[in-house]
Amino acid sequence: MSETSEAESEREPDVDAIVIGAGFGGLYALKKLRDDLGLATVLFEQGAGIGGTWYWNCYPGAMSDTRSYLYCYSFDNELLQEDTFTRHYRYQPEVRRYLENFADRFRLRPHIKLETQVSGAKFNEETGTWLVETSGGQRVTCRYLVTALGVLSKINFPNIEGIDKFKGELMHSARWPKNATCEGKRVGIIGTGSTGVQIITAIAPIVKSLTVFQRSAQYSVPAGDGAVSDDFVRDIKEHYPEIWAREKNTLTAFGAKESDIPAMSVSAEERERIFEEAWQEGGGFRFMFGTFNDIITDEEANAAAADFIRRKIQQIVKDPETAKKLTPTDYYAKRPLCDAGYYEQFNRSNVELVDIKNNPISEITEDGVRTPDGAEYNLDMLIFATGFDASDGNYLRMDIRGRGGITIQDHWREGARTYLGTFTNKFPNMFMIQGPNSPFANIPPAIETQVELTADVIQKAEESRLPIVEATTDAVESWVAECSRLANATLLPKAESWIFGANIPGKPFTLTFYMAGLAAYREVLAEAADSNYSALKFEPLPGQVEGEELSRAQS
Ligand code: FAD
Ligand code: NA7
Repeated sequence: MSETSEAESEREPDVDAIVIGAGFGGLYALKKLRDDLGLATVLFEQGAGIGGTWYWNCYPGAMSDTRSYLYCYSFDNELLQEDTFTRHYRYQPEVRRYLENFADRFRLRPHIKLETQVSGAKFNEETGTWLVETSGGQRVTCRYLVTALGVLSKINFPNIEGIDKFKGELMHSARWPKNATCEGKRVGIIGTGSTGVQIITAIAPIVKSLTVFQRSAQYSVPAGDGAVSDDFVRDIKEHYPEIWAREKNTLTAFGAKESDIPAMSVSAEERERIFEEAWQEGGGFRFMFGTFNDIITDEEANAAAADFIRRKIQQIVKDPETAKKLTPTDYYAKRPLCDAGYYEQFNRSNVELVDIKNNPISEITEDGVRTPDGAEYNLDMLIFATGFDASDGNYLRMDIRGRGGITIQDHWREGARTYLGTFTNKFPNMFMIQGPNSPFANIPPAIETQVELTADVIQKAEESRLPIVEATTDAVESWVAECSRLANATLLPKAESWIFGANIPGKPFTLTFYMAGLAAYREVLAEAADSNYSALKFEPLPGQVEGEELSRAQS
């Protein structure tokens, strides 16, 4: 790879493809483009290590909520056989190790440039290439730009008054400092989403005191974690091909048998039995999608599920006032949470719950947190488990420019818009992995599907010698309309969550996901491939002579 100086006016790019991001998406994209298409590919990652989400989120208790056997790549049976897991869920160190091993096994590291933040990328219409610029001043051109920037990657770090004054340790969960320890300290935590729930459950037993600043109460069900037996692992490995074939044919690919009965089609006693069974078995997606088929679409069904969880909270939490504060009253319609004993932590004498919905934090002081009711909470450590600017967050902080120099910020002014979560008009040869409007499902198989789509489209572009690919405006508009129709047929938009950008002040309502699930998405892709990707325009390079062999970069 050579660095471009004046050379961006030349037609030959420095490399064939640039991938951004070293998580599940970027690593597989690198492997696929290099090995299957023979493209000279380089991957830029701003972090100092491989793993994406699992490099950054090393807070106590960080774990997947997809079952271990499905939180991995599926495309290589040898890899599936070599991989091992010890519990029903993978904890952060295990997933990070898995992805590091993946990079080693497929000799990806020589193509990965760590600690390299991409600041911008500009499409040159005269050469049909992208010029990618890094914060360190590198400029590299490529034909194909694959952005695997992460759906939950740009952190949301609210700027609360006085935040710089705090003299103790202050951190965001997704930027957890190496060697930080909570043991024996007076810890405060802001945020009770999936991350907050995991941290609270993990640290409550070891801290001196834990003050939980809760804006919204959460519905959470037991995860059902535990050690797996050798027999269990052996059985999974024997049946992996069938398991993956089945899972990719489901809505969420989370391993729960999805229900096909409406909640109100059974008696109240039977409903209770089914909810209880799911509660005992564990898993957030299992509870939401495996009990009844209309929990997120039917008001009555949703209310029944919510009521069941509310009653559980009342039973678990001993202090009635705390139980009341912990009990949500809104729809059960966020990404479903699961935990390893979250509500139980509030029975500990060292754990205090502070409701900041009606009494929001007024100030962070040198010593801790102050609320308008005059209360002061003295802390040694303050943790922000305040989530992410999801989906398009990492795109909007970069200077990405498509045709005519249009910026991604202008292009997505009314909200992010893509075709299939991977393409957007005016940005030719930019392929997003888990871009906005991607399927709402277990993410590794969704990522694989999109990487395979990307590789298929690039292969078609190369073979047809029409190497400029762009989604038509119509394709984007109709995909967004379809995503909107699907989302509005559910209750999900009624809950304020990151799924629609509601957690970021001032962010427009963002259609982050395609809600028909993975199986339907894969069908749409199969139809698109059958139609020779008729919703995409394939064009020659400017000035390209018909039938001319396309030049390849030297790796
Ligand atoms: P990421 O893993 O987020 O990787 C993106 C990478 O791009 C990052 O390393 C980032 O540093 C890099 N990057 C971004 N911008 C730039 C730039 N400008 N320049 C250079 N590098 C850049 N999903 C599930 O399906 N099941 C789960 O159980 C699950 N558990 C989760 C638990 C946690 C705590 C979190 C935060 C997320 C979880 N997710 C889960 C979602 C998870 O993000 C995905 O499963 C998956 O890891 C995403 O992979 P990715 O490659 O798309 O993105
Ligand atoms: P989430 O689910 O977005 O949760 C963030 C939490 O932080 C949530 O309780 C928020 O309250 C709270 N929050 C956010 N901003 C503020 C401010 N300004 N003040 C007080 N409280 C705030 O992020 P997670 O990291 O927990 O989980 C994200 C996904 O990662 C999750 O679904 C898994 O897939 C992994 P709110 O609910 O908005 O009132």
